[in-house]
Amino acid sequence: MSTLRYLTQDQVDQVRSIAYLIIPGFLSAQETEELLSHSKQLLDDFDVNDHPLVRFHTKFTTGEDNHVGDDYFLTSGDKIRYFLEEDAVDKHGKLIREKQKSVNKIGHALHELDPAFRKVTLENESLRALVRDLKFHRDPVALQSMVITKQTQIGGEGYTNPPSALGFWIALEQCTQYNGALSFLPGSHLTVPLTKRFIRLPEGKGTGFELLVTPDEEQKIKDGIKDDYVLEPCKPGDLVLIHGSVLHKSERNTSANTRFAYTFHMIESPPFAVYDEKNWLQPTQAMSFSHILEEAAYVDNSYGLQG
Ligand SMILES: O=C(O)CCC(=O)C(=O)O
Repeated sequence: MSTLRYLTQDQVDQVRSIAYLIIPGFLSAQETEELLSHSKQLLDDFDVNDHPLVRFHTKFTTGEDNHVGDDYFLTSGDKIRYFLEEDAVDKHGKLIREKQKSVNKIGHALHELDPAFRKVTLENESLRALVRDLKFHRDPVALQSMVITKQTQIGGEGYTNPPSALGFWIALEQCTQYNGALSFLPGSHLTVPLTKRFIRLPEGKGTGFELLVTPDEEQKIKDGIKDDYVLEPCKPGDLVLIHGSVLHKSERNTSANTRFAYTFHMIESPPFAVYDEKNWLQPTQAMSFSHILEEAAYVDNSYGLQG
C-alpha cells in the first residue's frame, strides 16, 4: 500500500463506504475569497443582451423543444456561459431581477479557460495528492466545471463504462440549512440503482432523459428510498467529494444569502474507461478533456467507484 499524502485512511474509506466526504479548509481563506470575488466579477461582466433568452426571447429550459436554448447549453462544454433561472425574464424577454441574481450557474469550461479556476483544478498539487490517495482513477480527466450560485442539479452527466465519475464541490460561501447546503443519502451508491441518465438526444433534438429501468422498476426504486438524507453544512473553502452514484440534493435557498460553490467532475479516461457518446458534453476539436495527473496512478480495484 502506498503512503497517503493528503487524506487519512479513514477519509478514503469514507468515500468508499458512504460515498461522500467533506474535507474542511481545502482552499485557504484567501484562495476562497479570490474565487468568490472572481465569480462575482464574471457575473458583473456578463452581457445579458448576448444571452439567447433575452436576445431571441425564447423560453430556455433543457426539457422543452427549444433549439436556441438547447444549442446554447449543448455547445457550452468548451466555453464560459451563463445559465439563467427559469423565471428570470418576463414575457417581453426582459430580466425581472438584476443580472447578478438571475444567473444560477456559469459553465462549463471554467477549469480550462479561466486562469483562477484552472489553478485550483488543473494546477493544484493538493488535488493531485488527494486523487492519488483515493486510488479511484488511473488517468483522471476534468470536465464540466461550474460556479453554482444556487440551483437544482440533474445528475448523470459524465457517464463512463465502468462508472468513474467523482464530483468535486467547493463551497465559496457558508452553506447552511437555509441557503441550500448539500444533503446526502449515505451509502446510497450501493443500495439505490441509477434509474435515468441525462443525455444529448439524437438528431439535434436537444437534451433529455434516458430511462435505465422500466417505469415500474423506477417507481419501485423511488418508493423504496427512505428519506434519511443527512444535511451537511459547510464553510467557505471546504471541499465535498461526491461519488457519481450517491443520492444528494440541495433545498431551495430561503435565506437572504447567496451560496456560491465551484464544482467540476472527474472521470477515468480511455483505455481504462469508455466515455459514453450519449453524454451531453463531448470533447471538441478545440478542447479535449485535460489530464489531472502527469503519470498514471495506482488504482485499488478491490472497491472502486463502481457502486
Ligand atoms: O450545488 C448544488 O446545489 C447541487 C450540486 C450538485 O448536486 C452536484 O454538484 O452534484
